[in-house]
Amino acid sequence: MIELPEKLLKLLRTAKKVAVLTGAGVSAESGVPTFRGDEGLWKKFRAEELATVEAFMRNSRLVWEWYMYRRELISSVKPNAGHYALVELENHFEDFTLITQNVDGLHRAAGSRNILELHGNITRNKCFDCGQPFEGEIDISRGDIPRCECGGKIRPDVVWFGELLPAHAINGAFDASDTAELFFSVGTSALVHPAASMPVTAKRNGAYLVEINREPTPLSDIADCALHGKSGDILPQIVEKLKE
Ligand code: BJW
Ligand code: ZN
Repeated sequence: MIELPEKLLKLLRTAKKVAVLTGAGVSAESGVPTFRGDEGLWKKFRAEELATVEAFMRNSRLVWEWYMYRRELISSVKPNAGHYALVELENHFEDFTLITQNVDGLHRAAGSRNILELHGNITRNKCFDCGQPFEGEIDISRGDIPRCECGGKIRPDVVWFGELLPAHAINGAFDASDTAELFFSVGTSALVHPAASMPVTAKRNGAYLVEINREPTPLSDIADCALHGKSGDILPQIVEKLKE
């Protein structure tokens, strides 16, 4: 069982406003690869060739192949103990916001409700030119990339490097970070902005900051409590503490 600081144990009993930022590490135990690190996607694939607007303009087929491969992988995975523990946290606190960088939809599949998806969702499609959602089927094996009514190419509804995050998600996420009494950063390398600045903002505005990650990150030094291990092990133990 993990040992938690007294102050955190007290906040678990008394806090009303709680926010959580999650990253790829939370889905790792479900079998979804992370981005960075030895087993991360960026070891095999180059981010700038796949997760940028320029990449899509240069070679949309290659980018689509990569997303189809990941969609297939994600379609067969299930939420893990970390996702379910976050649902229990949401049920416990009066005001709870789950800010996620993940595009895999596993938080919703687990039952989380107040979710802000900062980087979009890999299962949705939209038009590259006008942004209109696209509901049709995508089958790139048959040839061309499907087109919108406006003529624009259809793309996955995710946020690539250099793109703005959805306004609703980013505004809601900064509101929640600004006002949280307790903020958890879970399973993220805390390198990609603006998501990485949310825990910093929360801390600056008085939140107690907890980091849960397999390894130290740039956040570890400013966290009030840094717990290094698997989120699927640590989050359920935090839920247990709520019940004591
Ligand atoms: C476990 C575990 C287990 C493993 N349990 N833990 C300010 C400063 C510097 C740069 C910028 C800045 N502001 C903007 C930028 C540019 C850029 C950026 O941040 N670059 C940095 C990399 C330097 N940001 C952007 O471009 C963003 N847009 C933007 O800001 O627009 C305005 C603007 C534009 C241009 C200039 C200035 C402003 C958009 C960012 C979009 C990110 N998109 C991606 C791809 C999404 C689509 C897809 O999935 O294909 O999002 S990149 C990728 O990284 C993905 C993730 O959501 C994101 C974060 O990764 P995450 O989740 O942290 O995963 P990992 O792999 O890095 O870490 C996992 C961690 O888990 C590890 O630490 C493991 O140890 C741990 N772990 N198993 C617990 N079981
Ligand atoms: Zn269009």
